[in-house]
Amino acid sequence: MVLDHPTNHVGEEMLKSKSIPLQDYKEYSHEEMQQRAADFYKLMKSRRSVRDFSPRPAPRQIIEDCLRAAGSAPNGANMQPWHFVVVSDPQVKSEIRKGAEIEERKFYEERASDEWKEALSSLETNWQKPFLEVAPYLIVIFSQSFGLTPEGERVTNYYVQESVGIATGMLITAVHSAGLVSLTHTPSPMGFLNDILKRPSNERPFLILVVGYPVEDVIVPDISRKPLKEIATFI
Ligand code: IYR
Repeated sequence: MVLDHPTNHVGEEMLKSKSIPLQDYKEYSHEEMQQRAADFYKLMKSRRSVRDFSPRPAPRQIIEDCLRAAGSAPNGANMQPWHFVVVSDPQVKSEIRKGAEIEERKFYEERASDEWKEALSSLETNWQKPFLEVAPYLIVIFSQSFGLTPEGERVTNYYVQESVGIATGMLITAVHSAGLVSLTHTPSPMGFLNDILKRPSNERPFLILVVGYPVEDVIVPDISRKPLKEIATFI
C-alpha cells in the first residue's frame, strides 16, 4: 500500500477519509438557471483561439487561480494525474519556440498529409510560432502516465487522457472567463518539452496553452460552430 504520496495525496488521511456533506451547493429557480446557462453560453461562445499575442504581461495571480480551477477537475480515482509548468522566462520560451519550430517545420514540410493541410488551410497556420516567445505565459500541461512514490515505486493512474483533457478544458475556460486569451498548441512530437523543462519520464507533454492579451485589433479565422441539432441528440 502506498502512503503519503506527494502528488496523488494517497496518504493515510486520504485512505481513512469519510464522506462529508456537499459544501456550497445552491439550487436556483428554473428562471435563474435558464439565465445562468444562457449567460455562460454567451461567455463561452465569445472564446476564440488567438494566434497574435501582445507582449503585455499579465498578473501571475490570475494564472494561479486559473490553475487552481483546472486542478479541481474531475479525474480518475482522484489521482490528479497532471502537472502544469508555467513558463514566463524569456530564455526558456525561446528554447521552447526553437524546439517547437523544428518539429512544426517537419510537420508542415514532410509529415502532414495533403488532406490534413487542406483541413488546416482556413486557419492559415504555418511552422513559424512567434507567439511562443511573445506571449507572457506558456502553460505546458503534462499528463502523468503513472505516479511515483518518493521511493520511486510506480502508482497506477486511471483515465489519464480524459482527466487531463477535462482539466485543460477547465483551464481554458478559466483563462477566458478571467479576460485573457489562449491558444492550444500541440507541436508533435513534444518530447523536447521534457528535456527543456526537466520533467521526469512518467510525465508526457499534453499540450502547450499559450496565454496572454491579444494584439490590438486582432483578427481570427472566420469559422462557425455546428448548431445544437448537429452536435446533440435527445432521446
Ligand atoms: N500543430 C500544428 C498543426 C495544427 C494542427 C491542428 I489539428 C490545428 O487545429 C492547428 C494546427 C500547429 O500548431 O501549427
